[in-house]
Amino acid sequence: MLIASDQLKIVIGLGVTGVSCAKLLAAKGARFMVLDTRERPANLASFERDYPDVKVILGPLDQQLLASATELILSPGIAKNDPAIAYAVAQGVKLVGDIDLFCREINAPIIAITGSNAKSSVTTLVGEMAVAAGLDVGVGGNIGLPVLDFLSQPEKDIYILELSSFQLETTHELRAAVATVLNLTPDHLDRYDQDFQQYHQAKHRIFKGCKTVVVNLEDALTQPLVASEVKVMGYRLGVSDFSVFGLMKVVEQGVQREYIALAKQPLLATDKIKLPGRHNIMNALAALAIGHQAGFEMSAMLGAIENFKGLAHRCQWVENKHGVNYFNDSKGTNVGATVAALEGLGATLAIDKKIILIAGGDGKGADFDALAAPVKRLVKTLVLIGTDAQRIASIAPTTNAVFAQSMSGAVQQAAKLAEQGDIVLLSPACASFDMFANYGERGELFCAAVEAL
Ligand code: UMA
Repeated sequence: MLIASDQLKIVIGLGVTGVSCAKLLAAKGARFMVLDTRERPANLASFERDYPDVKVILGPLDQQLLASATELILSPGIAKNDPAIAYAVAQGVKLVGDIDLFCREINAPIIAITGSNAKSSVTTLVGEMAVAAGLDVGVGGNIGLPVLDFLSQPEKDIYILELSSFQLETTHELRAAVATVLNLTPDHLDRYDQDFQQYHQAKHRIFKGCKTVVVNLEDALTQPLVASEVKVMGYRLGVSDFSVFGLMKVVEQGVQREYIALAKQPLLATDKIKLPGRHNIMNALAALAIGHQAGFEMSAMLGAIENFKGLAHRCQWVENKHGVNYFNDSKGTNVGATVAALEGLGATLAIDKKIILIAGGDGKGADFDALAAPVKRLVKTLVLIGTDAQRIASIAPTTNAVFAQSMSGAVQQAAKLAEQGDIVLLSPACASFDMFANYGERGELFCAAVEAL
């Protein structure tokens, strides 16, 4: 057993977050060690080479060791209700994450974005708006770049951070200039004891101490309880207002055209948004509301929307083969994402055309029921892969379902079933880990299989 020290910090997790935390602590000359529950974490060799003096302990967490620290710095991939961590916290040890460490180091404002879906798309678009507005901007967080990696560069004018519920669980010091929950549908329920409310609470931690808020008026679960002095801006696919970005119809030379609007003033025709589907209009509205709260110039924001081409693996158009459009939504790792992709692309189909949906994988304990209605309405055939294939088939018994063992097999079956004007969509509603290294690999294999048709 270690002798209690009032200065020992313990970094838990040796992924990109843990390594970035260790780098900061080492630079500050702090006394710390690193733990990882895995026997061979991928970063181990390079970490030991870069930090030969830092003690690394692998395997199950030792509660006495954790209780001997003053602060635990937890990586997002590890749940804070792990018994050893919970024990240490009950003994009075402080539990934080990389976001708190980052907030202690910087003075620039932070835009904090979370949600079950579209986080990366909206974060990226807000980043592009900030660049167009002439700001020096850092875009990072759950989107891939650990926030502490920004500290190796001069401080930016503003940081735009995508934050996951996992990161928010350990965040106490955010005080964002703009905070938003884009939408809330069940995800990661395996981490939250199948309790949606726990997930909701983790997400809403983003509002703690924030200066302004952006609310999705189409989703009541995104609305926070905030003090009256906190400025709120809303958005919806409906009428605009002084504090609501929305839509309006304008008649131009006898033809009706839909515009994004604020305070009933038309700003940008929605047909200028390159990405298909209503969900992409929602993303543009969300980004505008966020940028507006941050004080970005309107024309810069509208230009960024017009130029935005979207993200890889996020409802990304791949190719048209024999009159069939193929879309890669491999980043659709939960039911809400797949519903949004189906609804969004479904709205672009001709009346007699349908979607062939490739879905399945590891559902992370989710209930697939919310897929039933859009599948019944928009999907001709389900092509199912992975662990939860059978469970997905059972939610829509009247829709044809076929099963595949590989991505190339799934794409070949989908191609045979699709007719001219149909869409083949990969939007798995599941995590990828049962068959692929990650969603990126899954999406790349899909694109390669489409290419090979
Ligand atoms: N792990 C252990 N034991 C440990 C440490 C980690 O088993 O002691 C496992 C975790 O359960 C997980 C994996 O190792 O399966 C990686 O976890 P991590 O916390 O070490 O992850 P990092 O490499 O630091 O990456 C994290 C985020 N990962 C997770 O939240 C799982 C990345 O989000 C994020 O981009 C990165 O920090 C930078 O901020 C990824 C993600 O999947 C993309 N996020 C989830 C999502 O988007 O749905 C929340």
